[in-house]
Amino acid sequence: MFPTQFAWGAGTAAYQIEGGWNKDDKGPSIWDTFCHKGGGHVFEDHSGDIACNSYELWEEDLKCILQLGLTHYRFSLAWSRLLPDGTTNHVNEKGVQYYNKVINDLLASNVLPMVTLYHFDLPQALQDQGGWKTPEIAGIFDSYARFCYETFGDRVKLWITLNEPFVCAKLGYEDGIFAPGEKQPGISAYLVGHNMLRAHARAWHSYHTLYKEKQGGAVSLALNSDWAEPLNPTSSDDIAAVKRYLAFSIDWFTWPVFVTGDYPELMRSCIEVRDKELGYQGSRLPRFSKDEPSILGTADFFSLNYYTSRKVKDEGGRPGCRMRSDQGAVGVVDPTWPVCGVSWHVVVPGHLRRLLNYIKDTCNNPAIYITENGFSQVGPVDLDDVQRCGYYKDAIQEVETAIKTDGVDVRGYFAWSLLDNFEWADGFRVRFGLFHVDFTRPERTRTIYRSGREYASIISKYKTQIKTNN
Ligand code: PNW
Repeated sequence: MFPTQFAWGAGTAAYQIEGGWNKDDKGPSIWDTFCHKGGGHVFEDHSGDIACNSYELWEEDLKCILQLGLTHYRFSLAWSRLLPDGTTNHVNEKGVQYYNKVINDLLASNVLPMVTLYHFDLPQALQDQGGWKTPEIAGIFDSYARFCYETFGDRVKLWITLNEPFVCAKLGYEDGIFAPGEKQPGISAYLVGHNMLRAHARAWHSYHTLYKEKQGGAVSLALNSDWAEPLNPTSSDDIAAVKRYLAFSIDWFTWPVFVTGDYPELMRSCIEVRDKELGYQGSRLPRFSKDEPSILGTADFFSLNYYTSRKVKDEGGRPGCRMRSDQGAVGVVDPTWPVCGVSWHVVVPGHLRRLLNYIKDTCNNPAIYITENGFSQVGPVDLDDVQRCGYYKDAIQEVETAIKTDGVDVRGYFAWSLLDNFEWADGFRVRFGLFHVDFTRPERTRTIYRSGREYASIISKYKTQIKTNN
């Protein structure tokens, strides 16, 4: 049994579904640039130029949402569709109209919107000025956030400022495999993570001082993390390595927002040890300024994206200054864990429950929305996706146990994703949808997978229970 008012949702992100990359007055984003430069950064040089064409086919998406019976739909706003150069100097009214229609249609169908302001697609014009590496980005993001609250906040009550700062920082600036594709290991990721936290905090404070009273909504940021266990459970070195691994992934962002207002001591001390060895002046991990609005307490709920797990082994004393050697730990895939789709994605549904408990214990028992969780497929399309069905069934079971047995305060579950879509560096090769999308046809036909039908039946069972209990 799930609590009353439990949110049953599915999610998407603008660049992954919308297409219309230069339609009307939209400005380019860093993902437009990254895809257009070619060179195999993205699988077979795919791009989100058209994607699911949701910019023109929103009503098809709405049909999918209604067919699932969702209570909530999570989607993101393309910053450069609303503000082509990233600033409020120029507003693209066509972009405002598009999102107004999406929001109004959802509400008219009794589906509540959860809106992400930033899901990886920085306006290129801001990237050209240094993007997330510059301190000024926090104020610019704050203006964009205020513009969105002002424009849509009369109807949107659940806001996510930033999606997965960890992924933006690590994949965008440490590994260089996501836009903007910069590879400055051991340095930029910390700076980008820092400015993203500052930007998020500014936007949260703005909501609370200017809009909260009138609009009554809630604001958070979406954090993702692998679950981690020691490779050798009897090795104290591996057990300590797990602590460092988590410190450098989830705690990196939860400590500032939910726990202490600053980075985990463990993370700072690891980095500072390497700083000294490598002869850096000062720390590569920035410090929060006392003159800026506080970071601590800037989340009205916990938004968790969970996909996968790692076995962690101690790896002290590696040369270089990369994040990996800073933490002296590496996560590997346990060969007994089933891989779904791509190699990074192994599925262990029981670990979702463990991660939920970790958050409950370390972050002071927050209200949690699972804002992403899903199962990827590659290769020939199989509408009868029994493995994904099993995955969702198990994962949702784990969530229920976490609520009932462990007392974790879970308020909602959002499957990733409503549709097959542009899976970033993996292009259209990797499919996460509850609906299949035929990318070979101009109509981008949506067809429900078996997992979509089963998810719909889980939701409808829940709705009947609620009705009969009242
Ligand atoms: C999330 N990794 O990103 C994103 O929020 C979604 O847009 C995306 O489609 C989904 O997960 C599935 O990948 C991630 O390599 C991207 O560990 C990559 C990783 C994790 C999350």
